[in-house]
Amino acid sequence: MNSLKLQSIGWNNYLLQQLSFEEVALLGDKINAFRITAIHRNRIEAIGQVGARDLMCPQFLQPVSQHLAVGDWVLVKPFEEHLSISRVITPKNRIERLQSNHKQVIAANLDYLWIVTSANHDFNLKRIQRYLSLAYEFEIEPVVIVTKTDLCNEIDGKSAWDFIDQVKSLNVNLVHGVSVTDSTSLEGLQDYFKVGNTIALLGSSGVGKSTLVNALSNSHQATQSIRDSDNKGKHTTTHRQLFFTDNKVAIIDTPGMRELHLFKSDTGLEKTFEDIVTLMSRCKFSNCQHESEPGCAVIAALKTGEILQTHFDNYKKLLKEDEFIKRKELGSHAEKAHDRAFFKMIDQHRKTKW
Ligand SMILES: Nc1nc2c(ncn2[C@@H]2O[C@H](COP(=O)(O)OP(=O)(O)OP(=O)(O)O)[C@@H](O)[C@H]2O)c(=O)[nH]1
Ligand SMILES: [Mg+2]
Ligand SMILES: [Zn+2]
Repeated sequence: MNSLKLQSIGWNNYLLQQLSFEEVALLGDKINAFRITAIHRNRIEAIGQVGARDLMCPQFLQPVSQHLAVGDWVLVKPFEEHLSISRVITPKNRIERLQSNHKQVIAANLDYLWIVTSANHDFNLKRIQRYLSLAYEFEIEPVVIVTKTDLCNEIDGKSAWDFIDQVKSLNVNLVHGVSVTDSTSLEGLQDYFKVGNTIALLGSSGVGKSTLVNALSNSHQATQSIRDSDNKGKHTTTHRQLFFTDNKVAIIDTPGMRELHLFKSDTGLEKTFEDIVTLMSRCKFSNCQHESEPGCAVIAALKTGEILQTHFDNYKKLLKEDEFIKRKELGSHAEKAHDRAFFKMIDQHRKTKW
């Protein structure tokens, strides 16, 4: 097996360890490892030692969006003149979200999540906070990329540093200001370009994800101007796709998200709002609601300005949304349980009747 080539598309020991002895023995011969590069309605694109191929997806992996994502590694066997996925190798991590009450896998086997945001009127700190929660939740190192810094001074005289400082106030260390019109601004991103690394870009439509991917890889994806009225994008990219940079780093472009429902973000929220969580543990009463209770450490910190009211409000707001999603999730489970019980009843009824 020419393992060097597989390593250049992200194969590593962690993945190898997921294989059985038999699979390892057959690897590169009767079994092949492929990495998913795009998932279309009727087609799955992947790359392996032999190059790019379309793969067939068996029934047990349907619906695909719930079982498989760009960046996943699969084992593939020949089936007639096609190649069919025989199993998915357990990924090191995956990003998931809730989409109309269903789990949807967005990307897999990531080293970094680049949260892309533009230095214009579309800049929104709360949205960045949500993406950060997502990264912490799935234990992927977040990097915030502030794009279009060349346009900065046009926006109310703000400099790129104003935007970068705002992001840093969310306790993020890895923040970069970039502009595709200034190649030196892209040099700072080389830190993430170690052979075999995988980076996924997430962010709203129009922030410049595809433009950045095009600048960093050999891809020529469509990009489109944003609306003048509110700086929002036109949802140009329609599917997730994995590309490679010249220095063999996998980079995943994604369509701008309309809504970001956190999947199960308790740990993510705790990391973004570590200061508040620590304060809460110091309240006099364990069931403190942090409203008007005596001995409330949060209220005290708000009074002294140790934490900002907006920061605390964000925390409460996100917490509320999260509970809402969980209730919806529970609701759908309850519905399914109800359905199961109902069909069982019908079944028994049939049996007794016939
Ligand atoms: N001035 C300037 N414009 C940029 C820069 N990066 C991207 N743009 C422009 O921003 C617009 C949107 O860029 P896209 O790359 O299509 O945005 P996207 O994030 O991929 O959007 P979706 O695919 O809809 O999610 C295009 O007109 C780009 O030319 C930049 O650094 N400076
Ligand atoms: Mg795009
Ligand atoms: Zn309290």
